[in-house]
Amino acid sequence: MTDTAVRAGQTDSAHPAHPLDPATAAEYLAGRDIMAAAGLLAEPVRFAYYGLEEAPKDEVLADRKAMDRRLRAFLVNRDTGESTDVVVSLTHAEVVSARRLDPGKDGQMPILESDYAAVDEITKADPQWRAAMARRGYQDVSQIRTCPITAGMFGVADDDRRRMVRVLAFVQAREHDLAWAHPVDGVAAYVDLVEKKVFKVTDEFELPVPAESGDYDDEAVRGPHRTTLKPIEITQPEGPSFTLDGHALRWQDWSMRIGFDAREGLSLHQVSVNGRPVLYRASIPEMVVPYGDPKFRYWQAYFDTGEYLVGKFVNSLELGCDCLGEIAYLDATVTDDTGQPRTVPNAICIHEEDFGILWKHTDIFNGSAASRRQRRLVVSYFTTVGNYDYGFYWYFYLDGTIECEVKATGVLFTSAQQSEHPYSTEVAPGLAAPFHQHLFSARLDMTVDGLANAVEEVDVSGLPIGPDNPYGNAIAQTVTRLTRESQAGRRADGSRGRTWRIVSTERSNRFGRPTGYTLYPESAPVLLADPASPLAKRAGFAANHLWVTRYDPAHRWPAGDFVNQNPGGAGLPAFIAGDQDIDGADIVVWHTFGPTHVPRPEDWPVMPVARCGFVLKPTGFFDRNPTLDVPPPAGHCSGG
Ligand SMILES: [Cu+2]
Repeated sequence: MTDTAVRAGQTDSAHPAHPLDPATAAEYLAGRDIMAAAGLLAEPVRFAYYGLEEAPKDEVLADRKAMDRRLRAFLVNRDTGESTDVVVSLTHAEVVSARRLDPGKDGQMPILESDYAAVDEITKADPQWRAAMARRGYQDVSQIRTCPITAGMFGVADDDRRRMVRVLAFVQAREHDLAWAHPVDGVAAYVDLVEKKVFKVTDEFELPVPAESGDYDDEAVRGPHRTTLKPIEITQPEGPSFTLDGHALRWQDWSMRIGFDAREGLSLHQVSVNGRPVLYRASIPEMVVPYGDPKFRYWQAYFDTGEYLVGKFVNSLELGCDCLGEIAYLDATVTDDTGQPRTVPNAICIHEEDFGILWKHTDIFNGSAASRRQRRLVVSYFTTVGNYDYGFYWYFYLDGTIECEVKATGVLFTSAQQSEHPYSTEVAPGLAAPFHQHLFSARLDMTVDGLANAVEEVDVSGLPIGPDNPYGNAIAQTVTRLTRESQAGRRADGSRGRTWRIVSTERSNRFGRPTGYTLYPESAPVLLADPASPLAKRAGFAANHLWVTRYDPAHRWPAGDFVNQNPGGAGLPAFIAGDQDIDGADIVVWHTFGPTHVPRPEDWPVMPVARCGFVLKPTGFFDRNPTLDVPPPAGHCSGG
């Protein structure tokens, strides 16, 4: 295959072309110098997060000149745990703010990259943990892989006062063995990251370590490769139909800007169709993966975005393997623990895809037989967080539809199979995969035909037989306007086909109705943990499928700014405390989605992609089907 990759120019210039462009390597270094000069980076202070502090929306929309360019850093001292939330101005070369965290109230900074190696060393040096391993037959701990898991907050004073992780163990006996196939169950080390010691070992039961290999690269496990797949090649002899200018992307009627952040990954900005705004900003700024095993690992629940930072682990994509066809890539720049920039080549993949039939009709009266092909523009990236891999895909269609799809793949988190254990599936002999959820939060800063928007909940139901409905066939819509933040915490209801319509309160279509976009949810379960559980307090956003808030630039993170060991209540439940009016205002729609995963044997040893997501469809945004002008495919199709 020929290399058709198109490189975007100026991905890392010192002076970004637009205020929403991601921070560049030169900017990270300049910000670091400002912090160092202010005495904020004394050894051993590390960066738990470092990213762009976006310019305020009103300034960007007003296209104000001389906007202040700012970066935000989460600093943590590895020896004292002292944590500081810093904002610097690159424009004025100064520290704008430096707030010391109170971890008991605010929570802890995210996990550092250097924590992984440190935790492995600390755990393996602990006599009590070594004894627990030895009792299970592992005198030589060099075969053990340690997995640090964020601690949560469970009201145990001795845990909660520390910056800590809990550690599970897996065996990797050979160099290419898949460790996840061999969990050492029943034992966990609790590691204090500041004191750099194991302060507790829980050792509750012993089960045999599952033996069957999960090494799917090994021919003995997978069998010989099949030889029956003929090549599929995707070519666009005249090149793609989109243009990428720096981070500005245009395709058909769509225009948008592409952003990337070490915490939330990909973000889309100023998404417009036909020059009409739809979204000021869209991203997936949180996800939580709570496990449903109530035994000694009851604390297992990762906030991959807020605690580990999904953007930091962005994959470098390969043409012909990860992306097929005429691809344009954007690089992503993230930083390491010391604030040094690292550029990940080919991090964001942009291409267009044929997507089957757009519309088709054979008319029985006038003889017309017409068929049109649907296409979509795809903007995506992939990240690896521990055992799982996630692909975040945004699709833009010719008919004005926007779709978000998350692809979950990788390796299941495993335990040893217990008899009489209703909380997991056996996926290999003696090997279990606990039930769990992947709950994502989408932040959709809606601007449907402008800033003044409102949200309506739309249910569809059949009406009972009555004087106006004598044969009981009536179908009616129930439209409920969500007027206040307190009223807009809503759940999906598949039995009513529930959707949420975001409408302009200023612009109407040719029927005199407000222009709008409708959010179609998947209606999968929200958080299944008991509402009184410690997790439910920390994952408040996951209690509802929908939240609507009045725009506030400080409301960025659905589970709060500092998610790791946060005591709870932060994020969306706090954002709506003021119960603001959301009818005809500048609003943000937040949508919780994602699968409740009951693993199947077919998910082992590596999981075929499981998809989830949501769709935003124009609803009276256009006056009719906006794709009548799409021509038939060249040459051989009728109806032109
Ligand atoms: Cu899963």
